[in-house]
Amino acid sequence: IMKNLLIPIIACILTACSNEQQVSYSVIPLPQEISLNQNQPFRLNDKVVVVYPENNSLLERNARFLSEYVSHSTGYTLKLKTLSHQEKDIENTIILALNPEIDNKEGYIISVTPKNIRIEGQTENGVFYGIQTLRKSIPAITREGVILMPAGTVKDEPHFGYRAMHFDVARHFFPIEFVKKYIDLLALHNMNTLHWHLTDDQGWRIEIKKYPKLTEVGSMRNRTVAGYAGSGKYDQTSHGGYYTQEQLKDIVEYAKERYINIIPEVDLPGHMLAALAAYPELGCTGGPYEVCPDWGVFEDVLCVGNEQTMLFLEDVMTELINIFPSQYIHIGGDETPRTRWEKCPKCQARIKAEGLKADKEHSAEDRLQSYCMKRIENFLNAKGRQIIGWDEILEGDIAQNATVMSWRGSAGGIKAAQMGHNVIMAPNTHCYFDFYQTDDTKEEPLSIGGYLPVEKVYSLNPTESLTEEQAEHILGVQANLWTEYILTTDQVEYMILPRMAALSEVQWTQPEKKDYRSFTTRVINLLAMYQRDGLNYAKHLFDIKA
Ligand code: TNX
Repeated sequence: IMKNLLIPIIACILTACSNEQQVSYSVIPLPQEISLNQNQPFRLNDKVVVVYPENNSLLERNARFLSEYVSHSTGYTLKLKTLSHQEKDIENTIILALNPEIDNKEGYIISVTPKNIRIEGQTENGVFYGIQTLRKSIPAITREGVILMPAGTVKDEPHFGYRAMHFDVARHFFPIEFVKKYIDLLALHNMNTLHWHLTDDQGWRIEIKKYPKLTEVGSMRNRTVAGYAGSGKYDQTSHGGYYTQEQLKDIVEYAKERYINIIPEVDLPGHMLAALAAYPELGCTGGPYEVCPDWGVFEDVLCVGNEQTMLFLEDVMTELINIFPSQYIHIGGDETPRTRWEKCPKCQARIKAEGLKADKEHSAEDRLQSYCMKRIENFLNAKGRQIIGWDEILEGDIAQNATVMSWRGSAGGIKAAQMGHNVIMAPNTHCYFDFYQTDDTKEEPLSIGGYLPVEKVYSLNPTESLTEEQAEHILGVQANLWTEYILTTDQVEYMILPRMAALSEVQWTQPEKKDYRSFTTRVINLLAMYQRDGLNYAKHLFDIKA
């Protein structure tokens, strides 16, 4: 690392003397193609104007983002201006424009000449990613001085179309302002999806108008034993919170402005203790139940034999899709013990009535789980939505149009791809950001276990062992942030940064262009941006590596 740092440091000293700073387009995630030429660089200073076509409000918004980002690192306030059709190539500008010849919907081209910079995308989304690259190429803090943007072009497009981070706000609740910050981080790392885990045994976080007790009762847990009693860090305290529908709609809009889609998850029919505490009649035993004070997998799940429970789920879905326009709705399906169903007369009656039969591999109760998932799938399909489920949905008869989220390693995802299902890879071998970042667990904040250093995240190549045909079913990759052991926003930042930077290259950069050594030098400016923005990233990691 020291050797790698020396050259940029010398370059910095030299340019600092002349008050000019040369930037590099080799940001994170690494663009597909950078070609520089011998022309003079473009000089970025406070006279530069950002221009966008008339009548394009999305590019106008992009222009505003660009101006804000640049002012954040340089202190310059770049003015905005519309560009009429006659005007072209005006000097001292950064021009945002659409270019239908760019293949990929999220692709972009940045062309830098001594006169101006053009950022073009097939869509406004692409232009937005061009803006991210430009912003990340500028040193994190460059007050006073001219920034020299080398002449040439950057041509770029993402490797995967689905690039997400997951965020569990059920185990611990996080305020809306922080969710916005989380979304800003996704944008900085060229991600386009937030998988938002909104319900679990330990808390229900979505206001549902038809079932007010879900939040009145289900959003609060009155004690937290949390399995680490005695550590002194986590006392038995109450914890809770939820989002109103209005707040959720506001977040959807906030994310959309940054080209991020929010996929909400209501995890069913397991992980439902918070809902059961609110409406005990939805369970097989009738309760009483408690919003769960501990972590793990619990036997009390929804009673799928009870028609009222199924109607409850459909009602919840109706309100959910009214809040979230996402094409995909995540309906969970993981970690659902069958013990209650085995003894429940209603569940057994449903098994009989539906003719659900056991075979060598699957019990009748496995089929009951599939029945539940398929029924919700049909309900959502009829409303024009698609479901995503955790890889457990492969056990039994998988819902026919389901996209599978592979979390127990990559095997489930590979199997699903072979069966012709679409897949999102989130293997716990490489993508569980709730795991420890170093092997010195005494020094690290208490985590759920596991060891996932940055380099391991970086090494993931989710289509490696697949045929071309199977690989086409891999929509993309995400990392999960489960928050059993993550209580504060500082801790969230610590767990995701800089692992998110490594993930962003898995998602965006062509696998053959990935190189961890180069990543460790390129990441320096991104770390400086985290530092500048007061983010609590895991600072010691790169020193340890050196
Ligand atoms: C497994 S991943 C779970 C979560 C836990 C996580 C902890 C998945 C579908 N289920 O409920 O929070 O492990 O790492």
